[in-house]
Amino acid sequence: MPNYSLKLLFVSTPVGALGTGIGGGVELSLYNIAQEMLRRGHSLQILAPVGSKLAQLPIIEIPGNRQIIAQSQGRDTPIMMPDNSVLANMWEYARQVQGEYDLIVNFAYDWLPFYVTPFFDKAIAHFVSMGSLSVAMDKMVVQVVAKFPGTIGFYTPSQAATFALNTECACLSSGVDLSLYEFCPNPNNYLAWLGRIAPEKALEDAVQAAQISNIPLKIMGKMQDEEYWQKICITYPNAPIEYLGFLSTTNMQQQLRQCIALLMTPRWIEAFGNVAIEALACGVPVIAYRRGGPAEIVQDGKTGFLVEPDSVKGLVSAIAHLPQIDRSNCRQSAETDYSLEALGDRFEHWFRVMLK
Ligand code: HBI
Repeated sequence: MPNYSLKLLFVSTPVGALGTGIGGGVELSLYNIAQEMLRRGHSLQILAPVGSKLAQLPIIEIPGNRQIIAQSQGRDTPIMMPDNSVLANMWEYARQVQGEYDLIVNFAYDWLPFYVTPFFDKAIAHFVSMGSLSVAMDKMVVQVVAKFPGTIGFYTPSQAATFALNTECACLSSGVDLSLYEFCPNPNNYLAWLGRIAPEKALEDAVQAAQISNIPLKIMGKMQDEEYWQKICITYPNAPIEYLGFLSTTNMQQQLRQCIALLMTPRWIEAFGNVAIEALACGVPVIAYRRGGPAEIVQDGKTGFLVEPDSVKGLVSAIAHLPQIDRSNCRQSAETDYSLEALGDRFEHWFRVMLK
């Protein structure tokens, strides 16, 4: 395959400006993949809502009204497009400039980009960032897989399996810039929980586990559902919890690295769980429910523990067994499987196969 450099157009998630944390894990993925493509000499532009800022990445800000987050909708809820939709505006812009690029890469978990795919002259790679959430999206994913084989990518096989596709799709996993995460051999007696504060993340289970274990819990991430947070505070008034807000990677890892473990309590099939590899990169063991992405990341008993889903007792028992985990194994597993270079290799290969 010729090694010419690629001209890439990334189209971001329409749920919020990049850098605000509303886009959750897909923000971090887009940032890391973009950074790695530029490092390899490819050229890149990113279309994202006004207000987006990610280090010195080349962003073209597109105005318009945000899209409602897909996980707040029911499986049969009709697809809704706000007036002056930023999603529609981003894809109209992409249509106009498509001639300047080799490949368009979609990071939005939305119906429209899949629907317009056949109307474009240029190939569109769709990176799907969550498991199956709605009938409408499932149908679109199946349709694009059928018409344009090889153009759909997921984080993990367990996430892909939720769409019941009958063809192999690319599973790209994820990766982080390991140089941003500092290994910590001797932690303090804290637990950590990272992620968007929202019902599908089941923070309440981690709060209960911290209370039973009597170990303080540091909570970091975007406050997505204030009502949900208030309910937790009212239900567990004496839990030893502290909410630190949505921090930059540097400040977040400064807190995370000092913890004895990260608790991952997804109520849904977590597509991947970038926070798991951020913890491993700091040498922090991960205690996670055995489902979805985390179950493919954590090596049970070696880099953390996999627990029966929704079992707070299981979390508490795993916390008690943490001394048996060697924290350098956690950092090692991040270096082996989740470096930016490994991520870049997987994405570049996926792009080049599509362009053959
Ligand atoms: N909802 N409608 C919509 N579109 C997205 O791109 C989207 C979302 N909800 C969550 C989300 N993206 C990301 O936080 C996850 O993919 C990680």
